[in-house]
Amino acid sequence: MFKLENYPKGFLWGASTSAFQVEGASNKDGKGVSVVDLANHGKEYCDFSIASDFYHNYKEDIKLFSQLGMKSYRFSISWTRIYPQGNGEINQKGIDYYNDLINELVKYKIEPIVTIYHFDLPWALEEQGGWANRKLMLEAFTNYAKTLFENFGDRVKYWLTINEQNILTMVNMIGLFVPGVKKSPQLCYQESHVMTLAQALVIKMYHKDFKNQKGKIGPAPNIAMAYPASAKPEDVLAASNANVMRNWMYTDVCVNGKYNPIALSYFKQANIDIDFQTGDDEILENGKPDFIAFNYYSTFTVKAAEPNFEYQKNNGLDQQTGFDVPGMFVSVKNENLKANEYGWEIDPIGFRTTLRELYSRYLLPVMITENGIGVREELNQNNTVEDDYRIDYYKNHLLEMRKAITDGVEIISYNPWTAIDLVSSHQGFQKRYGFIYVNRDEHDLKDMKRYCKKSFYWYQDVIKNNGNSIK
Ligand code: BGP
Repeated sequence: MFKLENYPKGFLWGASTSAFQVEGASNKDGKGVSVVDLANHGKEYCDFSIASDFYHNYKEDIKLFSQLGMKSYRFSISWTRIYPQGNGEINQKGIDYYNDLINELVKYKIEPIVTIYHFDLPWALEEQGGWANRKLMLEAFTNYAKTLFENFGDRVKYWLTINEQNILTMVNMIGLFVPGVKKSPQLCYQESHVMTLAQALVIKMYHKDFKNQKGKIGPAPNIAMAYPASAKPEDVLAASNANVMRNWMYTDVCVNGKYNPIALSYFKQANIDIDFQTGDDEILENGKPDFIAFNYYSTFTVKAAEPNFEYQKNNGLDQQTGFDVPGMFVSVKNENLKANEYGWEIDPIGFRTTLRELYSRYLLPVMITENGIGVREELNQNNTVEDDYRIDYYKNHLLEMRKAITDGVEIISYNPWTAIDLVSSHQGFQKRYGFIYVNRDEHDLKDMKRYCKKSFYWYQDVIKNNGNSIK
């Protein structure tokens, strides 16, 4: 018999968004251009310029969040609203906007969980080399983060440094974010090293200079356990490689201040020459997180790879459908799992496994900053969406999360993706994730009105019962 433990009192039930996917107003009130503003996803999908127009509707939307019962709201700050050029001149209107937004959350007793950087790098920085320009980026990122701590740190107690550093590293190799730019593994891993340093510097600064704010700070990677395609020792080894390359390479160095040795050996074998400089060890040693936040959509399954280090194409892949590292592992379909219409496998038990592995590895509290299912949806005659599939998805994941709590995993907060419909990072507005429907189509803006889906009322009830109705 497995007796389920209850969720702790004060558990933060929330929901999630990111600035560029929800706000719109992409050139309003002094905002500068970011790499995602220039992303070209073709005619089929909308761009990010209007999104859900949260920028103008945040008061009404936060009121709905409060009706949903949200105890936390995980969102990101748009770097180019604060610093249009990434550094230098500050945009007061950007500061005012986020001050108002945070005050609105405080009014409804919703805990702000703030991502400092969620994919939308200022274009002005990218033009100067972006994350490959170490000096520029270490300075710009710490300066930007400092501005956020100074202006919002009295009310924000949970900070997330970088959203999905690991995915960013992978999708840049595939060429998804910066228009027309497909970066080499050498460049992507070098950029990732600079992000790791920037993150450590920001964590150190927060702990040292903003101690009196009594907040916490951590990374927000996308963590997914790798399964071996079979019990063949070669496949088990491939899964071990995959877990390093997708997960531990990023979290080990963040938590332990030292790179995973298997990752270092891969760099050597693959002729990837990371520019480790004197003093890097000390930076990494001194900027360790208080918790680990992570996004979870699915596990992934791999088999042994041919011993060939030439980088493959990875065309058509995205952050969940697979990722190969030549010589290390090759992604395969898991025949035991169903997938959503976009090919993302659905694995609630894998969620429990991932929580257990992550917690046992570092013994740091964890926070879930994304989890959800993207679906094409339309309003029905009753002006709602009967999204039973989403309810099922969450029900199954929440049951496994409760089992993980019973296993002893310390979880602070759960923030499904997303609070409200927004623009998908790859498939425009037609791939919806929200509890709240936004009445617009890919290119027809309609009236942008908000409607609660069936899952809204279901999640409202879950929160009322502190999750303990799921058994
Ligand atoms: C994560 C990102 C989010 C969001 C989500 C869903 O990787 O952090 O920004 O986009 O995936 O992805 P998509 O929108 O491509 O379905």
